[in-house]
Amino acid sequence: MAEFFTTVPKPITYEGPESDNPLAFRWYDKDRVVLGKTMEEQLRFGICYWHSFAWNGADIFGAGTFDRPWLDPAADPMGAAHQKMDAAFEFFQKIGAPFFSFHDRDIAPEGDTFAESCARLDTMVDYAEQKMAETDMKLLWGTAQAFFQARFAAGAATNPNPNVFAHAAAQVKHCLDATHRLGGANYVLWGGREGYETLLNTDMARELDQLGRFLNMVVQYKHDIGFEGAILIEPKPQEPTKHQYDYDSATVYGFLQNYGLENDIKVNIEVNHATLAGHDFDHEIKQAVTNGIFGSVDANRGDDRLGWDTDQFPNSVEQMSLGVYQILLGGGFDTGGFMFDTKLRRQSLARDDLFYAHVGAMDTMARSLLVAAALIEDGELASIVSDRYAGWATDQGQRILAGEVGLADLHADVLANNIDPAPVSGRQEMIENLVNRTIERVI
Ligand code: XLS
Ligand code: NI
Ligand code: NI
Repeated sequence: MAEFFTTVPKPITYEGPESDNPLAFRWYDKDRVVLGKTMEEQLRFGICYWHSFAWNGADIFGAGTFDRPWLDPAADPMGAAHQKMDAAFEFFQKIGAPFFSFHDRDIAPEGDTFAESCARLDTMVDYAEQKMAETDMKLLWGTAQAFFQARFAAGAATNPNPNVFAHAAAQVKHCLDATHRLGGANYVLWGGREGYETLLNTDMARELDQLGRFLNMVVQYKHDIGFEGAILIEPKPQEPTKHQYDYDSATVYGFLQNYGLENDIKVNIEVNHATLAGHDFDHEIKQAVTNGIFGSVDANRGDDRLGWDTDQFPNSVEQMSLGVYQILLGGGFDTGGFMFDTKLRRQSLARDDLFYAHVGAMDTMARSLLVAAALIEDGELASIVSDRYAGWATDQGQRILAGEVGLADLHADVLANNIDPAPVSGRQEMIENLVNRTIERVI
């Protein structure tokens, strides 16, 4: 099998912060222990198949720019799928991430019939199984691409036509089988086109019930086949449909409760989806952790001035540290990990650009882990928060929380004792300085 990334002949190694080798890790030292686990175990990096290997750099204004020979339309589809997988595994190994993720259609091209699509996927799953055994790579998650084809223009599970629902269900069943066979740690459902453009042609209640039914079928089937990974929904607002049903973590949690799924489904939080929803990344993490539905992260970033999913590689330690801090406070990853749902800019067309991009992103995440771990170890932030709420541990606070007093009791109490609390400083700038000092100290 021909080597593809020939300008990067050997795996990327850790050389330390003093190194000026642009193709070495300066911070990601996979065996370094941070809060009782190695960096590799804490960060659980995953590489995505779609942007890195199944996309040629085309955008709506222009043709592909990348050197990805297997994407040549004239290539034999299954030969190309094998060639793509060879290049992908060569990259996975050279970059040194333990996991990868795929859509069914990333690894096997759709056939003329559903039967042919299934057979092709099975062939490629056989090949992936063999390559995973040879390389020790693991699958972070699989997912079905049920949004690309014209049949899904009005949604998959939320489509007005039950035959489209059936098609999507069949596709998810097959992809869940594939994920199970490859030992996937999770199975992801991004909403895709599960939303609507205008209420003038939409029955919202009908569509939500369909989505609830669909996801209950997924959970049922997971148990039927003994898949032990987590089922994850990936919230995203306003793209591709104007009103996506899985807008953000809080919306998804309410939806899961409505359909009795809150104990069976968690979320995969994408950094730039949080931004597009008008939230900070750490808010989305906290919202999920608080409701017990935190699963995994698509690590990327957006652009301050572009209102769409630019999927850039993470490079802000300030932004990521705060998210990692909330993840660590919540106990860290269980089945999840940091999966790079990231794409190169269209002009980054040299083969080794994929390495520069991931080296930078992995170092950014490693630095963020070190900052977040230091914030945890110092404990100062946590004690500022617990001091701020200390009043709730008093007798009065406990009686309110336990439901022992009502409005009339509190009215009488405030009247009798002339309760008139003085406002206290929230100390935001002081605390932000504390975070910045930690960053200066640690990295
Ligand atoms: C799109 C999503 C997608 C999912 C996988 O915005 O991020 O890439 O992660 O379907
Ligand atoms: Ni994503
Ligand atoms: Ni996205």
